Amino acid sequence: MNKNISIVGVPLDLGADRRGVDMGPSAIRYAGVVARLEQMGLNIQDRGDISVTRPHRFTETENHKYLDEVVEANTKLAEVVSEIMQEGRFPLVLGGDHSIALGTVAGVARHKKNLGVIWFDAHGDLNTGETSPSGNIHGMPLAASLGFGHERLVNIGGFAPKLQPENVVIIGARDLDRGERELIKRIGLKVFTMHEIDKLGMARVMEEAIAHVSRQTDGVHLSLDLDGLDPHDAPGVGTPVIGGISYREGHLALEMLAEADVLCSAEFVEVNPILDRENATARVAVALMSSAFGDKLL
Ligand code: 4U7
Ligand code: MN
Ligand code: MN
Ligand code: MN
Repeated sequence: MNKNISIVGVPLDLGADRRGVDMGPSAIRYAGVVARLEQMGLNIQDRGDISVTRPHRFTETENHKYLDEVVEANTKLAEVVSEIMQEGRFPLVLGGDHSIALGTVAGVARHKKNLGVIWFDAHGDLNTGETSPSGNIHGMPLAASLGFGHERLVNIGGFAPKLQPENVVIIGARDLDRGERELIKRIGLKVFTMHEIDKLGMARVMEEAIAHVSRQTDGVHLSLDLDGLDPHDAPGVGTPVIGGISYREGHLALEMLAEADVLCSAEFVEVNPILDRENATARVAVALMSSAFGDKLL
């Protein structure tokens, strides 16, 4: 495993309807991410935050709220993530709303011809401007990374598509819009909904998911939306959906990922300290990171 980790924060909330996820990187740092990972013997470099432009006014372009600002922030992020990869380090991106996956995936995919992705989320994030019920870009990053949607989102980082559908899995889905379901069927995307997790158990789901994303890839990116967890364990998120992954199932999933030793990059997104209780969700994020980087109980 790559023990050299570079942290970068993205204080962006313009991809989501509810304000506050822009404070996610601060909350996760406050929860002690650097010390926790250093204790595990990892070499941590904190590169600070991407600077995000504050909008003068609300804008909406073809059902994309704040398109300019989201594209600008993600273009910067793609550059920084690509630099980190170039240096041979592991990018660990702290969100911010999930639209930042546009930049992270662009930066990583520049260095990985066949990138695998594990998308841990209550949602599919597979909307486009045509299908989105909200116009919020944090509901679109997986579609855009696969080449579907507004050309400015699809082409962040200057190339497209970043991902092939056969190299992607979604885990934890339980709130999929009609257009997202259609896209999933059309491109044959592998989705482990809560139904599969309940029926097969998380261990079996992770075995299958890891096999699927590492079959023909040269690295796997973990995109973890804290709303994939049950709101009981992760209350500080903008779009909570009941019936989610438990704290323990989440740990098991990431421990198994660490054991498989396939990750090349990760992001933890949608932590909203304003909606949180005593920074619990940021603390869960840090605990999950330690599992993903191989922390063991014994
Ligand atoms: B998140 C939604 F309609 N699908 O597109 C949408 F339900 O990054 C929610 O997963 C998107 O938190 C949630 O607005 C985006 C909605
Ligand atoms: Mn998401
Ligand atoms: Mn979500
Ligand atoms: Mn929702």
